[in-house]
Parts: sequence; structure tokens; C-alpha cells
Amino acid sequence: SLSELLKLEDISESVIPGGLGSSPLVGIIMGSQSDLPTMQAAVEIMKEFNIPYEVDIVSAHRTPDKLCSYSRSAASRGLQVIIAGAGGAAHLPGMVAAMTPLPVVGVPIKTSTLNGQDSLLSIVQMPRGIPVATVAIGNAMNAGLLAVRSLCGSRPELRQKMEAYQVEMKRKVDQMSESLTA
Ligand code: RP5
Repeated sequence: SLSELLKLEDISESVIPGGLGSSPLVGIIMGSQSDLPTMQAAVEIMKEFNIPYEVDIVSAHRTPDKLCSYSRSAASRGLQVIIAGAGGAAHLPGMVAAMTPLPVVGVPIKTSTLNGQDSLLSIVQMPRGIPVATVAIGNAMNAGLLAVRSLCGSRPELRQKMEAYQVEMKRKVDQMSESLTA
């Protein structure tokens, strides 16, 4: 199953104590199972920040009805942000964004033929009116972090966690430069 492939824990384990509840706040979707190795990085960020999330395969061209029902129900089901990864003619994130008022983060998946430049251009060049926040090719980690940041504004504990995450990155750089200059 998808859960086994992703080594997903029970959703109740991804809950901030006394905080965010247990229903998913972030929806992580992708066009194909072959996108999973890339999109796993977004899942890891959800786990690290204890954000309730859900993961599913939704293909714009192979499962168009599922695309519609997923996107149209997302907000009323309690999701606050959607991360959508797709490769090739990557219309998934834009189509999702067209059918939800929620913010959508697009992850261009690296392809074998054009190295993901096709995915990047498909996702980033959204016409006016329907935005997709596009991250770098294959950078599902940043998509996860952007989703977390979009939840920080009204959640002080989460904001503190993000600040601590950034402090930790700085500490690692400082440590490395100290070891280089020692
Ligand atoms: C898109 O086509 C997916 O997002 C994937 O990145 C790409 C290739 O899919 P498969 O070769 O796995 O069918 O739908």
C-alpha cells in the first residue's frame, strides 16, 4: 500500500501535543508512484514539525475525477495547504489551484528526458489569477518547509519551532566554518 511504501506512521503520531489536532492540515499529492522518492522529503518535514498530513497519488490526466473531488473537498476537509508534485507536462498543481482557495505549492519532478525543465516550466508559468508557489526542481523539502511556514502565522509554537530550525542550520554552518579555520 501507499502507507507501507512511504513507511507512514499512524496519523495520530503526527500530532503536536495540545496543539494542531489530528485531522490533516497539509495534503501531499503527486501524479505517480514514481514521484514518491522525491516527494518523501516533504513527508519527512511534516514528521519533523509534527504536522498532521495526508499523502495520495492524484493524476491530473489519469484520474481527472479524483483530481476534482480531492481539490474541491480539500478546504472543507480541513486542509490548509496542498503540496503537489508532478513531472513532464506537469499540470497537476495548476489544476488543483484552480479548484481550491487554498495555497498550492508545486514541486517540479525531475524527468529523464529534459531533466525536469519541462516540469518546472509547466508549473512555474501559471497565468494570472491562479497562483502556484513553485519550488526548485525536485526540492520537495522546501515545499514542506513552505507549507509549514504558511501555518506559522497563527500558531506561535510552530513559529518558534521554525525559528529553532533556522538557528540549528546556522549552528551547523558555524560549526563547519570553525572546523575549517581551526
Ligand atoms: C506524471 O508523469 C507524474 O507526475 C510523473 O512525474 C510522470 C511520469 O509518470 P510515470 O512514468 O510514473 O507514469 O504524471
